[in-house]
Amino acid sequence: MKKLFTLCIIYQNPMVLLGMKKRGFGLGRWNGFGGKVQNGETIENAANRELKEEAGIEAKFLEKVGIIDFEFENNPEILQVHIFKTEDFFGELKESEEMKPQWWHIDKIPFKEMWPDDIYWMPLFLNGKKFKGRFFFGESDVILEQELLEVNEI
Ligand code: 6U4
Repeated sequence: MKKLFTLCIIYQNPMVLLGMKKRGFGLGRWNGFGGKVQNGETIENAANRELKEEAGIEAKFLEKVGIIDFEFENNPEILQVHIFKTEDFFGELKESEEMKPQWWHIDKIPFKEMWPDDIYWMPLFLNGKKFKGRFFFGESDVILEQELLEVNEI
């Protein structure tokens, strides 16, 4: 079974906007904004809805840059995360119940407080590349297997 998720990172070189997850999946980690794609909405609509709900902002244009499948030991579910990038947004950035937004310099991204896969694909993201990947996690979110491929089209 595949579940679709979105992940949206605002990138205004040399700064990226991440959010500290205050509840649910990924609690205590800095992450892009996003969540589950709901029935009847497109992935891109879901990405914008989550950006609004979690950070109070909206994007004019979301560029899809990556798709990563996440799998966990002893769990048949596949989380397929669609990663989006944008430079411009409108609205006022604000903390929500779910996320505390903060700008980070790209040389100081807090990888130790992020999902352990982020350190692998973030350089591709920051360098304007598109990518596809798969990460298989064991206990305590240790990466047991990984595939990551730069692609021309997504
Ligand atoms: P709700 O129902 O809102 O409480 P929750 O279970 O907290 O949902 P949600 O919707 O916030 O989850 O979605 C999880 C978010 O985490 C999505 O944006 C995708 C992202 N994500 C999941 N696994 C990830 C991983 N390994 N690396 C990463 N982001 C990941 O960078």
